[in-house]
Amino acid sequence: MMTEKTISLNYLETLHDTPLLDLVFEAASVHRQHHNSNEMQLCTLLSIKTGGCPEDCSYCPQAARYNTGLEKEKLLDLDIVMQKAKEAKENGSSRFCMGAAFREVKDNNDFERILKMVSNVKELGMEACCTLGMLTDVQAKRLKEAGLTAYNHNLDTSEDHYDSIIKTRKYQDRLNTIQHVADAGISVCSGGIIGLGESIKDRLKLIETLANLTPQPESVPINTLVPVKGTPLENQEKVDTFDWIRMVAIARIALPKAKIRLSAGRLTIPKEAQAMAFMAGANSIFTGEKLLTTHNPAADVDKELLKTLQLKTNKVLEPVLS
Ligand code: SAM
Ligand code: DTB
Ligand code: SF4
Repeated sequence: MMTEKTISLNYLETLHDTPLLDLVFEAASVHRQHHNSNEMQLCTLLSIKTGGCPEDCSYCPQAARYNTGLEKEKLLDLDIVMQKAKEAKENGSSRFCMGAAFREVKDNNDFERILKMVSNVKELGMEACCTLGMLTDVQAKRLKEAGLTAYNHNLDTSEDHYDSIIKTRKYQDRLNTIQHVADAGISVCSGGIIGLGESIKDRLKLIETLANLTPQPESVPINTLVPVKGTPLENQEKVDTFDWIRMVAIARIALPKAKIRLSAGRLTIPKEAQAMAFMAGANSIFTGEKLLTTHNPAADVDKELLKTLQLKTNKVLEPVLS
């Protein structure tokens, strides 16, 4: 088996110290060796079960313990989810990501319904992705059998900083789920959030951990904190846009084959800065006015940006069954 070369913290620190334009140039070169630089993958998110989560993630509007005013919603019906998936496909998304505010998946009727959602989305010819919290090895295998393309499970920050953000689970719990996903043959989607009060070293350590997973994640979402009123991080300072671009570039160099997805936080980032992040190797965005519960740029604003930059969206596959 081919093993990827180890990415050291020292190397990432050297990248971080590189003048920004040289770093972006290097990342752009790596990007062109592994990807079509004029192609962007559009993904659509849907919250299939909203709020009431028992975890204490300090950034999250869906944690039951914070008063964020969010309306809770039980697991959506299959028909509603399929309607949203079809609309996403019509709007150019090739990946549909279903998110649930679960600590972990339970072996119950909800899980059976989610398995149906996965196989039906796959039958539309879209990549099916889920983010449902912790999974056992058996649950991961069942999702694989249902046709799941990818499972999103973020490490969020460095192991050192993790305990100051989340106390109800351990970093190792996240790594265990990621291992179950990889062992089941599902692509791993794992990334993080910047703007949680972490140091530069924490950001680089997160990239170090992601880059040294075997295999490397197929997809790396880069979120910047969307501060939500009622969460402990509601007053957190905004991340500097150039620092965000630097992280995108470093992630691209450290994980050359991965899709680097610009996730939460794009709404407040100017379009020129987003273009610079695309130059630095980001090749996917979430489209549609909503992420899970917070706002995202309107679809026509994103379409206009892609058109201006002459970026093509990658092809939506033909339906498996018509
Ligand atoms: N409950 C599951 C879990 O935590 O794995 C799945 C859903 S959870 C909302 C998915 C991811 O959304 C989190 O790992 C986190 O990275 C991101 N997220 C949640 N709230 C956010 C916020 N306010 N700003 C930026 N990213 C956020
Ligand atoms: C990821 O890393 N970001 C997306 C997706 N994976 C599931 C979720 C962002 C959620 C932002 C807060 C919200 O809308 O609730
Ligand atoms: Fe729950 Fe996920 Fe939000 Fe944490 S990030 S509180 S696990 S929904």
